[in-house]
Amino acid sequence: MINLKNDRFLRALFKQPVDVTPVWMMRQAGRYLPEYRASRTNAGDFMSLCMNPEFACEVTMQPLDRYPQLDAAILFSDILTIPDAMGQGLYFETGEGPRFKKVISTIADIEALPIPDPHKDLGYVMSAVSTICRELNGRVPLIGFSGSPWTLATYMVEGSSSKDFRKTKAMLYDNPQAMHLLLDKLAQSVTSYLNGQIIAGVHAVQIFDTWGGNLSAAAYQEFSLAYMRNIISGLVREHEGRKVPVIMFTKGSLWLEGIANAGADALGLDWTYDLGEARRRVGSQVALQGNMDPSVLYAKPEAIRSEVGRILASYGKGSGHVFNLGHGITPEVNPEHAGAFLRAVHELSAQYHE
Ligand code: 1CP
Repeated sequence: MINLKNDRFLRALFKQPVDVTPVWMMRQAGRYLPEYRASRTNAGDFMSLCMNPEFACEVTMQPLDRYPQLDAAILFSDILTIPDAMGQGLYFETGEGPRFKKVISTIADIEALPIPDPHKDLGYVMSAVSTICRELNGRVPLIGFSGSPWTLATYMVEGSSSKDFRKTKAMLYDNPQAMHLLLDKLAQSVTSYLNGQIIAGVHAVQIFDTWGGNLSAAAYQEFSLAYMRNIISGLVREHEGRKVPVIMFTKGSLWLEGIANAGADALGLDWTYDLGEARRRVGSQVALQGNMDPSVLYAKPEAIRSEVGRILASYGKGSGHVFNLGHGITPEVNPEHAGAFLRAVHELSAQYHE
């Protein structure tokens, strides 16, 4: 096992003392970086980047090479590798979101779905993890990830991105049994997929419940949170003598206490939460990750710096905070502004730590 040279990110997740607040950015390897666009052109398309471990490693490293302030790397892949491995045929139309050749609409479709074997059906992801770990050589921790069952189900049933989740919600209310069967298969798939990533070497895992906040409180408990709790209880939490923290990213959900009770070490929050208030509500149970509005990066560096300062002050003194954006960085952001953001987090946060 390689010793980490920078473990600030893991220390903050376990609320151990840190010198400055650690920072990384959701979608830090992505279209706002010209070097990423060049790699994607070389690979041919987005899925070829994900499926070739050398390319996945190359783009994972790009933001780290550009920004020495980054305290974590995130595996370059996508949450939709699981539905693809279940046989749905994922593809991306240029300039549009994800699409599936086969859409799930009946209980027979769901019954026919296999549970992917992470080493056989998603072996390219496991190889990407080991290739990236070798390349990182302990520089910073590597984050693995998966979508939550509910978030994955929305893409599988709609067949693409959606604003209102019309088909998925109709299935949930018309045929809750079918929805539960789908979510149960997804929870099993996500558990073994994340455990595969942990055994292959990731230091932490994040579950993206991006669309959970779109459900009613009752439906959220039954169709999203319950399955994430199952996943978390089935994860390998210690590997090769180190603890593996779990981060749950939520967007727009009002049920922080319920989420904090699901067994994760940290909650990732979007920018609509007041971080200080979230800390008062659930900070004794979990660390917090977030939560600057990614659109702040469209503003000038001085404005970015003052917003970073406001968020740090809102969290206050002490460990237990990983700075991040409240959602992924967008393709239109100027890479210089991302650099100003990362520098501001380290410079302005030292005063909040002993
Ligand atoms: O054209 C391109 O190059 C593809 C753009 C892109 C990228 C860079 C997609 C397509 N996925 C990714 C990488 C990705 N996706 C990562 C890599 C690691 C990193 O953060 O740097 C991660 C963690 C994801 C996760 C992901 N994919 C989520 C959950 C997080 C979130 O942003 O809410 C979701 C919902 C997806 C689906 C997806 N993948 C890609 C697109 C365009 C979408 C659709 C998003 C939507 O429906 O709005």
